[in-house]
Amino acid sequence: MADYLKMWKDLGMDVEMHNQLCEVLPQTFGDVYLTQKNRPEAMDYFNFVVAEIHGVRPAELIEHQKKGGKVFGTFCLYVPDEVVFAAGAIATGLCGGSQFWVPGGEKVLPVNTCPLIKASVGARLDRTCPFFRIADMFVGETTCDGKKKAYEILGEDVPMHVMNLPQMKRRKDILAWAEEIKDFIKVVEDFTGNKVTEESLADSIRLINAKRTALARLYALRKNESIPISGKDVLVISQIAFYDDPTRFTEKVNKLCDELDQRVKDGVSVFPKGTKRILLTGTPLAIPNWKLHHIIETSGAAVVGEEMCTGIRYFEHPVDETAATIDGQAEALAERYMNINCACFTPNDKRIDDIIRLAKEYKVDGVIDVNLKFCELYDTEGYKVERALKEAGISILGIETDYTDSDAQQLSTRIGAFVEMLSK
Ligand code: BJ8
Repeated sequence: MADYLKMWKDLGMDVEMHNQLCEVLPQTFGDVYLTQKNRPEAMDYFNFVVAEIHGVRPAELIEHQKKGGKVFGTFCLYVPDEVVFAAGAIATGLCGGSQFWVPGGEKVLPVNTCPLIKASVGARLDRTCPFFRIADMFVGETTCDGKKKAYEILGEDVPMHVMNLPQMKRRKDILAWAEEIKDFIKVVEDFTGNKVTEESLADSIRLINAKRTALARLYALRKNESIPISGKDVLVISQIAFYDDPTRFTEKVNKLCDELDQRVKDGVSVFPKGTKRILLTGTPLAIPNWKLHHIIETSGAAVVGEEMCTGIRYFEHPVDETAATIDGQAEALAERYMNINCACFTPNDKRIDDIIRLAKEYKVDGVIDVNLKFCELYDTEGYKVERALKEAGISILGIETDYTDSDAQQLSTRIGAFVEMLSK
């Protein structure tokens, strides 16, 4: 990584502690990613983004701030980035995916909180993530209880706006979410001093839709019998989607897809013929959580899809671009975002329908349902997921894990046995 020491110091980061993270990340990325054979050339850009993860993009955000722009940090797929960009601001994801940040979170949170929340809080309190230092405002949402209470802590030294997400999906809930989006527009306008107009919102809806379309194109390529890209590579791209510049990201994903189109035409696969195809479902895998994909893809199987927020939930269902008023656009956004099937909703049967649909679309041999330890929502929903998949004749393995490597061996054994069972 280039020398960003001054920038990190200026951000008030704990540079000594942060150095420890900078030392281990390249090694992990090298072991997991750079050991893969026959990677697409266009992955070079995404390798670069990871190599410079705490450098290049933070520097861009700081430049934006120097010109008077604001940066909003978000933690959930339901927060509409479109509103932020429509006010000339930048949205960036903040969810933590490393065990490195977990102990910092445990200083203030119960140990039996999910690692994603603990890592996010630890990254902020330990001052070891530039994105947390840069964000001018955090935007939370009322999804799970752990997040709601963590926002009260995170909001103690940074302005925090929490969006009130309904927990059901009746018509009145969708309309309530549209109202909440309109309130968010007001908050963003007041904070940035910029008006969100019908035109600027229409532009940002197109901007984010273009990103979704590029990701949909990438994922569709994984449906081919010859799989042109590894699941690991697609995972890191899905993670980068949360914080990269959207225009550049879209362009780079489309460039990669051009290369993959050619691979499909030439019948080039990164996996041997007959490799078992796996769909992952469950809790999100925030960067740099690559553990499971690595284990699966070194156990003789390929991950061809993720029914996750770091996956298909992120890009399916583009926003209707035809609305011409702020009210209409807010409703179009609400309709789109309420198509995300998070386990914080009840009932949430559409997620189960989705898993079965995606298992067929991606022609998978089996599904692995992943739960981040202490996430009660996805854990509880796992019962219905498993039952429905068994009824549909789809093999499923449920696993629970955290950000440590302590269970890696055990997971390898279980996943290896599952893949072997799929081969019989
Ligand atoms: S839309 S999945 S990003 S809430 S894993 S913190 S639910 S205890 S991350 Fe999520 Fe939005 Fe839903 Fe997606 Fe809580 Fe569970 Fe932890 Fe979670």
